[in-house]
Amino acid sequence: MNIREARVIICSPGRNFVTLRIETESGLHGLGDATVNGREMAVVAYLQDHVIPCLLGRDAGRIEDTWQYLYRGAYWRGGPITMAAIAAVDVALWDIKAKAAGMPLYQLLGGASRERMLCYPHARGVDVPALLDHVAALRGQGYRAIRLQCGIPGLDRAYGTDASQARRGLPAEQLWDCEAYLRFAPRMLRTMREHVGEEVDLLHDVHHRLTPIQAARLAREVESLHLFWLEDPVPAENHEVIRMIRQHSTTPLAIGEVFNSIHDCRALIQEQLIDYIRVTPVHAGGLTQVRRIADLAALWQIRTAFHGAGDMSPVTYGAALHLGRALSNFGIQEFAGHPPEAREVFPRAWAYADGHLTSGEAPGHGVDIDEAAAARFPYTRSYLPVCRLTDGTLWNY
Ligand code: KDG
Ligand code: MG
Repeated sequence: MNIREARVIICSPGRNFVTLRIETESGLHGLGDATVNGREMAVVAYLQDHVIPCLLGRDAGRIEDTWQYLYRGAYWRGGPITMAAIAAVDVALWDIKAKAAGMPLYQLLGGASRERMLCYPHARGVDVPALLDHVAALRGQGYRAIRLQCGIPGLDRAYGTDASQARRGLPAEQLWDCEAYLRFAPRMLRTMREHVGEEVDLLHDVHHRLTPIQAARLAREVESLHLFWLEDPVPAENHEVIRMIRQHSTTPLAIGEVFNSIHDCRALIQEQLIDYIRVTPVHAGGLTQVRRIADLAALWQIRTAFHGAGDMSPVTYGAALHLGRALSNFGIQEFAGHPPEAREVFPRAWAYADGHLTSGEAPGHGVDIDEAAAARFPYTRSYLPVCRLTDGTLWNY
């Protein structure tokens, strides 16, 4: 089952996606997502110039060996570009192996631990009444876990209140004020809890915006609201700061969507500094590494919460849902949704119903690409916004 062809398909059905398509000599094909939001073409070059030449003629069944070949063999390890490229190869090869076996991928990953995966959508509002309306609409669609992001008085645009964060042209700039946020966020979250009651799981993403002591203050102030989690309260490169937040609060923490390596996760898991690990197959080296991270996390009863913002393509959702179905320590799957055009480009077996996602039973990960449809949506350079404090200092987006 040697690899005959590997191609990168770049398209923009509502937002940019980079997809690797690998085909074997026997005519089976598999897909992997390689999208790094705002830096897409760097992964395309990495794949086309450096990875694909090494794939041609290789045995598609040797997934572990190929992973090690691309990871160790490059000498330069890690980082989002390298690991997204490796992830795309890895997920495409798992897709092929499962198709060759005639099985849905979760069967190869150990079989089902559950039939459906709890998921959470994004509720957004420019202010509290708008957010309450969105929450009510999502409750009407059956969601029982909901992420809450709200506009902040005095700031014209807050993280997560706009459906599309990606911007065509040059990066948009947003203003940020930690104290304005800290005055407002606990009140906003309390209002939400009072409206929905205790039965609905509420999540909130701070998106790396606070300093350690501010994050500790917030986590402590919202403790009695019993959030499902507080996500990314601070940038997490320095694990020491999470230790400090943890000492002050029992609010569950979810971290890791920007991590690429099991080593990025290790201290947070082994010291039990988090409750949910947010890595996702596309940005953390594919199923081969994310499975290991999840297994490590299981030893400390930390559960998975694979990143599922709109820039994770339907292919990554397919991979994540099959892994989530198999893992014993699956926690929750983020489900931000995709533009309608993406549905046309990526036919898929996974589906939403009643607050949960299902993987489907199609062989492989169950997601394909309609290349004719993809060609109708050409790539356009776009960026995530950048963020500045009110005095102009560049801050964390
Ligand atoms: O590309 C960046 C987005 O994926 C990120 O801003 C979304 O933080 C995010 C989340 O939790 O969905
Ligand atoms: Mg996040």
